[in-house]
Amino acid sequence: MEFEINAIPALSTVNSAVLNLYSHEEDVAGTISLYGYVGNGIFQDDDFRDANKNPIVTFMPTPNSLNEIIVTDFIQNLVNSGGDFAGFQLRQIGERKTSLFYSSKREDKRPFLEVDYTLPIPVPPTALLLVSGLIGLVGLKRRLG
Ligand SMILES: [Ca+2]
Repeated sequence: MEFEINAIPALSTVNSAVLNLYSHEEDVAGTISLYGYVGNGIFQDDDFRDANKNPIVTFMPTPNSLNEIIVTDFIQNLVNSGGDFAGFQLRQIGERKTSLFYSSKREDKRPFLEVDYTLPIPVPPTALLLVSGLIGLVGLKRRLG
């Protein structure tokens, strides 16, 4: 999934960035690794190859709940390098489930990225950006290698 972040000016300080994912009601037992990549706003096979080798975080989701995943450092690095889209890929470790989180088709439970940042210039001091995923989660079935 990719999120447009080009509204955040270069040199901004990212105070916090949280990726919010709603898990399904069913059993979601299993560990998930979240990978990040520089997106381009288009869903494509290359996205999976572009994901960084090292996960941002590995976590265990709980069913039917909002999972708040801290991605502050990743977003800060993207802002520093002028990236326009933040890309995320989820990969499941161990037990396979094809669908763990709601996609952007579920308007009330779609993935969203919440970024709290401070502009580099002293005029409005803090802004909050809420963006919805352009593309829902469809990548769990694919793996590298
Ligand atoms: Ca892409």
